[in-house]
Amino acid sequence: MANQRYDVIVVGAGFAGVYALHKLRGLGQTVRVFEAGSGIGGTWFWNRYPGARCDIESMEYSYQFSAELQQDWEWTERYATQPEILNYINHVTDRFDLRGDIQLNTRVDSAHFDESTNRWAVNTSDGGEFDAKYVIMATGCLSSTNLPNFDGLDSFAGEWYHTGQWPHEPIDFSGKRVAVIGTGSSGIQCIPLIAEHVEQMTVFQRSPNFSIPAHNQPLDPDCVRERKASYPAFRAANKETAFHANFDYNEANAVDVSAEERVREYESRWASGGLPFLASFADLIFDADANATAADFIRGKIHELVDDPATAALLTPTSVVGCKRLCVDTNYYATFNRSNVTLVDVSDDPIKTITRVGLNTATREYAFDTLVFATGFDAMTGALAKIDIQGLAARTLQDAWKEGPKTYLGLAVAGFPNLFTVTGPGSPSVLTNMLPSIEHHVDWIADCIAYVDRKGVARIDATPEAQDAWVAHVNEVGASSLYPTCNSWYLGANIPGKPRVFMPYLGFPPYAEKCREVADSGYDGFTLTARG
Ligand code: NA7
Repeated sequence: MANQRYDVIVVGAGFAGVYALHKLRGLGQTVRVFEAGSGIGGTWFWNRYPGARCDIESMEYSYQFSAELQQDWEWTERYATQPEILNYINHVTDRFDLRGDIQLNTRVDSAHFDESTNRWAVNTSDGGEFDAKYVIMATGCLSSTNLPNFDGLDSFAGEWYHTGQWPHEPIDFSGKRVAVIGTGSSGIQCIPLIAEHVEQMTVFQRSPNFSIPAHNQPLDPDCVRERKASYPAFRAANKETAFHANFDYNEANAVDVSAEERVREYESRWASGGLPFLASFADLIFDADANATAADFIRGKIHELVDDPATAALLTPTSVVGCKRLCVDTNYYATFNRSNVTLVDVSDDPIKTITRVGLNTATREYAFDTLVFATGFDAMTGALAKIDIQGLAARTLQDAWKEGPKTYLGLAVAGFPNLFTVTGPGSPSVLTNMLPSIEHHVDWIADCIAYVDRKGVARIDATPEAQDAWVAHVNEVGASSLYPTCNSWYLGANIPGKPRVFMPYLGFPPYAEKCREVADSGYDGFTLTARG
């Protein structure tokens, strides 16, 4: 097959890829998007498990690039379900006539930079050969699933599922003995709903997580009208906040106020629900003493919600609140009051093997009809590592990142010219509302491409010095917080052998400022090479 040439190849048709196509097409670029799935939507295409729902409110977890779209689309609930989000991204794709440039069922296997032409050669799983001046990796932060390497999975006689690769057809759990392995956000969302249908559920917990009630509800039409009337101002205000989200930030420090005031604040946050609990106090994620007050509050709630004190004790984390991503639930803790649900702590007695009839820990044997793995993702770098990406001197990205991911602004990697990552490691990404962060990145990349083309530049590459300085800064800011103190996926600690590096950059406003400065300076920290 002859090479097909494009200006830009985009890898992934989730929220980032879809917007990148729209934006770059608007600049007159020819764009091709490749998507491994049989539909668009990325994370929201794959994560179809019962209860899958966004933990950012729907009227924020949505695009803002089109005022008309923002006004026209009607979200129905405070937190949108996976099917509603998938409908939304499909609507956007059709509304902006994007589908024709998205090639589904096509995995990008390799992308190699050709130094003689300053173009990327891209090969796809269907034997396609393409080349493009630019490649945009819109591969998602939570798209490469983590299935622990248990021996014996092939021998299991029943059905098994991973939450991140859930089947499209409904699963009948009635009369089944079901094991759920994992108690992160995915486990915490699906356990209460699956439990309603099963004969018996056993939840295998390696570490308990803190979870805040969602208090999900239908959206009030008056509130929707009000929000839509001031959408631009609302969005602009969110951009000035650490998490790029409307969390109603309290500027007081927990350690500076009385115990009564702290409890009042936490009670009010618990009653309104969701991730804004993290914004209860300004020092919550920076000061261990402050954090302990929040942790104690939630621990008390767990003991109120769970009838059996021994089960409540097992569900109670000893760790730092927010260090692992805070979960947002509907009836999670109360589910353990059901007579058909049992909690098994595998922190000291790990799952060793999957057997034909169930699974074995080091000391016990269990029988099940169905296994549900809610065991998470190789976050932020996993999807990129699966692609054979080769930059200057044929150096692979895997080699460049063997000690941990290194990027300039989470947008570019030194030695990989004309390649951009959307919400890559080193950008605020997963510590923010992903949708506006995606739009911020795509807009920055589009401006950069327009500048490079306008100036007759053939190659733009981050300098190793600028990258090293950025990586050091990301680490320094991360180290000033409590985030690096637990074994989270933010650190890659959930994947055996993955270098332990705090990957996201903490704090959206200084990040956006830095990105603006770099662009305004004519791309300081990049080497721009003119056409030869
Ligand atoms: P997470 O948050 O990484 O949770 C995965 C869970 O699976 C977590 O409880 C893990 O325990 C558990 N796990 C992983 N491997 C094992 C083994 N081998 N044995 C037992 N338990 C295991 O992934 P999610 O999909 O829930 O959520 C990811 C993000 O998606 C979430 O943060 C939101 O941003 C949306 P551990 O805590 O590592 O001890």
